[in-house]
Amino acid sequence: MDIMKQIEENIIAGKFKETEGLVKTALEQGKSPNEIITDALSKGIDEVGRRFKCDEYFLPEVMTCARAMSTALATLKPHFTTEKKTTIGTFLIGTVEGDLHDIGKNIVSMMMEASGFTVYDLGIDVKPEVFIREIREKSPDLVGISALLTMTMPAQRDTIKAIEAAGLRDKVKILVGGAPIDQRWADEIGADGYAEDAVECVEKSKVLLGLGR
Ligand code: B1M
Repeated sequence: MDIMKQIEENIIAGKFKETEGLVKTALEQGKSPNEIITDALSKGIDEVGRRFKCDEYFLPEVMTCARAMSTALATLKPHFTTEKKTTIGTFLIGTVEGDLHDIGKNIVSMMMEASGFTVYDLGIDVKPEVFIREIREKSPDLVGISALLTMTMPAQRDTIKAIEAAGLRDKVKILVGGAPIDQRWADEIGADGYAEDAVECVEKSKVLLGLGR
């Protein structure tokens, strides 16, 4: 079986102990980290989501698959690191309060870092007041707010409102993302933009900072 298919199947099976070896083999065969994410890992975790939705998988299975996914990303991380010493901008990112999903956010962080941004990752379940404290401390150019649940989408709005109330809204550009998010929602809650995936996040961040595409 082709290595990319093997990685996809490995994520679906949640065999996290074998993940690192498979990802290393793919890298040795000349696959880029980007290809491994798009053509193997994302396909695998999407299938996990589908099985969860139709009750073929339950939470314990999804957690094991997520662990395999996180292992794969940790293996890829050093291969993403940029050689650039100068930063083209600073990016603060977190998953909103009440939301524990971080796989997509971590991909966004890696891709932004690889593209020359300095990234401050606040993790998951980030309260609006923590975003505010960190904006004051780190003075980022951009803030990324991730939400994966329809239930936690309103927390993106609450976070933006809190940033406004703290008098910081004009100091940062705000991008929102996550599977249930779209441009319409971004407009409705007053974000500066929506990024469908990590590549678009890099592109839109550059545009917002006047750095072109
Ligand atoms: Co959860 N979960 N989950 N889950 N989970 C989803 C999201 C769900 C769609 C599954 C389903 O029903 N098919 C569903 C949400 C339904 C909804 O609200 N519409 C769901 C549910 C219901 C739940 C629980 C409520 C289940 C329960 O407890 N009964 C629970 C909630 C916990 C909580 O957060 N409070 C829960 C828990 C979990 C796990 C902990 C087991 C695990 C997460 C582990 C982890 O993240 N470390 C998990 C997982 C793995 C998933 C699925 C299967 C995969 C998510 C993922 O990693 N996708 C997911 C189904 C699915 O999405 N297919 C599901 C891969 C990732 C690369 O994509 O995160 O979309 P994504 O990120 C993309 C873009 O969205 C974008 O770029 C990324 C890279 O391309 N992006 C951004 C993301 N953030 C961005 C920020 C930006 C820009 C772009 O800032 C500028």
